[in-house]
This record gives sequence, C-alpha cells and structure tokens, in this order.
Amino acid sequence: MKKLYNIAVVGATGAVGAEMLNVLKDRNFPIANLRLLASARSKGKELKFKDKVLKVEELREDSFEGIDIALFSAGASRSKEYAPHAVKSGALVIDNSSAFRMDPDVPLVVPEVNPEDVSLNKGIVANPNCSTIQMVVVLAPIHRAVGIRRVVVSTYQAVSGTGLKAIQELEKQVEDLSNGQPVRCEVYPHQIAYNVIPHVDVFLDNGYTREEIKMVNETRKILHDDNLAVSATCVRVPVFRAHSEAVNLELLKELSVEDARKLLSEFPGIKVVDEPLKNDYPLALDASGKYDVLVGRIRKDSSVRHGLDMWIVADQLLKGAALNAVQIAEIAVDQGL
Ligand code: NAP
Ligand code: 3JM
Repeated sequence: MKKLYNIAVVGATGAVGAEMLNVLKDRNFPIANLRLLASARSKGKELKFKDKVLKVEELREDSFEGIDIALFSAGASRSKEYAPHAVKSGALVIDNSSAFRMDPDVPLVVPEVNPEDVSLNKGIVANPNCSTIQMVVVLAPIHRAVGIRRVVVSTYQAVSGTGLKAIQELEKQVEDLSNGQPVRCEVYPHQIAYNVIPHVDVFLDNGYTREEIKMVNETRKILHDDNLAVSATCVRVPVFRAHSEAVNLELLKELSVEDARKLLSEFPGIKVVDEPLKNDYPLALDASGKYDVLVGRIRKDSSVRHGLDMWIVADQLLKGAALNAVQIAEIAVDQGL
C-alpha cells in the first residue's frame, strides 16, 4: 500500500497557508493526518480540508510530534524559532520564509531546476522567494543551453505577496476612494490603490531593498553560478494576485528568439504566451490560480551582445510559494524522505 504522511501546515490561516491546503488536495498528496498551526489568535478556528473540518492549533515547540513533513509559511522569525523543534521531532521542514535560504547546509530548491539538491538536506529545505522562483524557472533552460552573463529584472508585485492584510488594504482603499473617503495606509508606507511603489521589504545600506538582494543571491544559489551578475528593482503594484517581471538577459552565446521560444516551451512548468500581434502575452489575471509560469514578449535586445528581453508572469501564491513547496515534498517522498 502507498505510504501516507503526517503533515503540519504552519501559518495555515494565511494567504500562503490557504493555498497550501488547496495544492495538497489538488495534487492528492498522500496524507494520513493534517495538523493546522497558526498563532494563538487563530486557536480553535475551523478550516475545511477535503470533506473534513479541522481545528487550528496554536504553534508550540511540541507541535511536531509524529509529524513527517512540516510546511512553514508564518514568517521568518517563526521559522527561525520553531523549525529547529520540528527537525528535532524528526520532521522534514519545507520553509517558505527567507530564514534559512542562504544557509550553506540548507538546499534552496525549484523542482524544475535543481530537484537533486533536495537529497542534500539536513532536515530543512528552503523554498525560494516568490519573485526568484518564477524568474529562475525561465532562466534555467537558457542558462543550461547558452549560459547567462547578466540579468536585469524589474518586478511588478501583487499585494497578496505581503499577505492577507495587504489584500484587505487594497480592497478598502479602492472602496474608500470611490466613496470620496480618505484612505488609510497601514501595511504599505504609501497609498497602494492607483499607485506604484518602488519598495518591497526593507531598505539596506547599499540602496537596494532586501527583496532585491534576495533575488540576486537566491538566483545564483539555485543555478549554482556565483559568477552570474543580477540587478533587481522590486516594485509593488495594485494587483491582487500574480507577480509580473520585465527581464533583460545578456547571454554568453547567441540564442535566437525562435530557439528561445522552443527551448522554453519544452521546459516543464513553463507556458509560452507570445503572439503580441494578437494581443497575446502573459497577464497577471491569466496567471492567477494557475500553476504554470507564463513567458512572452521574447525579443532580441540589440543594445548588447547576445541580448534577450522577456516578460514573465506567475501566481506567486502557487508557483511562488505553495505549489513549489508541495512539489519539494513530493520529491522528498519519492526519495523516501
Ligand atoms: P499572512 O497572510 O499574513 O499569513 C501569516 C500566517 O502566519 C498566518 O497563518 C498567521 O496566523 C501566521 N502567524 C503569524 N504570527 C504567528 C505566530 N506568532 N505564531 C504562529 N503563526 C503565526 O502571510 P502569507 O502571505 O501567508 O505569508 C506567510 C509567510 O510565507 C511570509 O511571511 C513569507 O515568509 C512566506 N512567503 C509568502 C509569499 C507570498 O506570496 N505571500 C511567498 C513566499 C513566501 P494568524 O492567522 O493566527 O495570525
Ligand atoms: C515574502 O515575517 C517575515 O519576516 C516575513 C517577510 C516576508 C518574506 C520573508 O522574508 O520570508 C514576506 C513576504 C517573504 C519571502 O518570501 O522572502
């Protein structure tokens, strides 16, 4: 008989946690028992999974007894505090936060790109940042085929990337503005409705934000290429769901637009949407609720040697978080954990 696993979802009441439950169900993950964990605020709250109603429990050090796989998405400080307890209890931790991503003992995995790294884990596998994941899925086949010297990326990130409170803030601001009421800004430092804010995560001494530096370091780690030059500008836009990215590449060898389209369309997890004359290109609304990373607007950049431009869109709660984490869990199960 197929083995069944005891799963804990940490942050089950959040935007990522909700998708974690959807993806586990959708992919028919072999679950014996499911434990839903969140803060004391959510204790006793009921969530549906398949035909069962499950009660949310408060996250505690002893929450992981008997758990085989713990899927963490409750922020970096919760991961730092509780993941070691989960590992001590014998669970494999798949962590969605930035807490352990750059730890040399923690593999950082995008299943289409570096699935073999999962087996190097010492109890924790890290899920990359949402903006990194969708970009790296597209970079990987190009990097393998011709090599990449430099990546310049600008993101257009949806508010659900900040969590449930940010979704509510955008909804409320749109409502208040349409009723002539003043807006309140609690999650973002500026009004997000009808605005574009070049600020995701905190600013660092070098003028970049931490989100931008995550994209630099994580991309190099996943592609195993410390020489890859990456510069990122991360921008929050008033979109509910799915991140978009304008990506400019300087390749090591020539790759025609036609060959790039072919290479990308043959790679798992990618859908090429690239018929601009029919107004067909990747859109956040089309990517929402879907598993694939959409890529289009693929064109030659003649301003540099071997340049290529493109537009990449994906649902950051799915491929950028929950789907990627469950795919890692599936690999771990295939490897016997
Ligand atoms: P969210 O909607 O704000 O949800 C946060 C979750 O964390 C809730 O379940 C919350 O429980 C729980 N939590 C907060 N404080 C806690 C505590 N002290 N103890 C236990 N649980 C606690 O945020 P989200 O968008 O789901 O993101 C969660 C995390 O996933 C992020 O912080 C990030 O590290 C990672 N992540 C997010 C995305 C994304 O696209 N959103 C992508 C990749 C990774 P309560 O409901 O009880 O407060
Ligand atoms: C996406 O509480 C926190 O530290 C969470 C901040 C956060 C992160 C992160 O740094 O883990 C919010 C949204 C991420 C991420 O995926 O890097």
